[in-house]
Amino acid sequence: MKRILTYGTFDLLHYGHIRILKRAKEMGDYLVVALSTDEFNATKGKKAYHSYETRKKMLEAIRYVDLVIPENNWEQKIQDIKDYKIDVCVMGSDWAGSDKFDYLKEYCDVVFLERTPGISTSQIKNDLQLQEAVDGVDQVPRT
Ligand code: C2G
Repeated sequence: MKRILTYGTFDLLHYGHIRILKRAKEMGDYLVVALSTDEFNATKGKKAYHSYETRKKMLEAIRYVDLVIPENNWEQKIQDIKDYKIDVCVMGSDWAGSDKFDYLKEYCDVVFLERTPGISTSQIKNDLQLQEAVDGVDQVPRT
């Protein structure tokens, strides 16, 4: 059985997330997702809209995902690869060349898949804020 591992926050789940999970699963038989905890995100200066528990439940509902484990820090990856007998670690191309993943090549295959263009959690947040600003103007009572 070929086992795949990927990492991420997966907040405001979108099509780019679904595509990477689908392509990751297609590379093997069993997909483990290490999901950034709220505490780990805080150390990265990131704050997810959905809590860890909610993001975990949403990932578990996706047919490509077999197991969700917590990502608590940057240093756990070698241990994850050993504990879950991982053959391939898969990330989006924004992580290609990063020292956060390249050293894992000694322990398993490391593959970077093309990021889905035109969508991201930050983009969704920005677009909704813009929309809210426009709607806000429209809702000003006319005199
Ligand atoms: N992704 C993608 N296409 C997009 C957006 C995201 O392929 N349009 C991929 C990212 O490249 C990543 C995964 O979806 O592989 C999850 O993205 P994020 O939730 O943004 O995760 P990130 O903050 O990059 O966390 O240890 C590493 C981190 O936990 C990675």
